Amino acid sequence: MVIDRKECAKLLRENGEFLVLSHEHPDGDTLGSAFALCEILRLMGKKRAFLCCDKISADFSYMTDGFTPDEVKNPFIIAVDVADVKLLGSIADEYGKKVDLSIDHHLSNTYYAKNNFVEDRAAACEIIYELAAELGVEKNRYMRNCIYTGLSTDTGCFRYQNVTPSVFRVAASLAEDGVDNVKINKIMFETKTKSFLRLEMIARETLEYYFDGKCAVITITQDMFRKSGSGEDECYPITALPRQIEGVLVGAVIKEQKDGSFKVSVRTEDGIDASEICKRLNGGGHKGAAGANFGNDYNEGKKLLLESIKISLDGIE
Ligand SMILES: [Mn+2]
Repeated sequence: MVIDRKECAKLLRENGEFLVLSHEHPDGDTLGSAFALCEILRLMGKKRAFLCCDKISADFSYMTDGFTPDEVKNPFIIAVDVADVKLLGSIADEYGKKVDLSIDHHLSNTYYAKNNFVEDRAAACEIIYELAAELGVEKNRYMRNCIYTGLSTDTGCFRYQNVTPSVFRVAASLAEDGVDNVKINKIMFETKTKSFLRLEMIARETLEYYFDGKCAVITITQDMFRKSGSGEDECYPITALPRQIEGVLVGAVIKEQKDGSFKVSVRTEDGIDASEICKRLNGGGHKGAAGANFGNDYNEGKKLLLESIKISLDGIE
């Protein structure tokens, strides 16, 4: 069922125990949304717990450290920033069919939950911000920091094409009430761990150009993770790297997963739809950022990816 903000607020008021789920390889938005929502629920006097199949990067400790989960027995299950059941990762089998409510900003959302509250916003955190207002819950600094985290990370620190006037209004309101934006920006956008830097240096070596330099592809293998000491949880910024190159309209980062399969993250310039490129590979996402899974055959997957990218590049010529 598709629901709106008011109906979503009603579900939160009606229930007493909640389990909030984030997507695999959790980023700032799924975590910011989850912990902000947990804080809203706590302030409403509800019990709440959190679950994600993957390890959370230490970068996010300012959100996770202060969080003590409640014991929940038969919780109302909410997935935040999760467009598809598959994205729950290794807990998908156990929880996929049990999600009572999905709160999401991906238009590619597959409406897998019993109740689906999906809005086309820059970040899921933008939706959570408005939900707090709808519920009449006053935002404290911790919650503002969580919301700011999702808002800033999903917009590349307010630089991507998904930035709307509403994004600035939400950010301005957070700043008015007090938010640790300088500290969060420093952690999210200006600090690299030594292991990440080693990974970035190795990954840069794999850079390939296609279609007269309009497309750039980087590949990260499990071996590179081992050699650098880095991990999946901190390699996210590399996805933005190919598109930073002059003349590149489509940037792709292919990542080998622990099970030997491959995943691709696609980032595009204005005018090229990344979700279209990924849809042809059975993936999805947003206009500027999307992803898809390959099988275990790197060469075959890459061939299909390049074919799909070519269709989109041809479309603009
Ligand atoms: Mn998001």
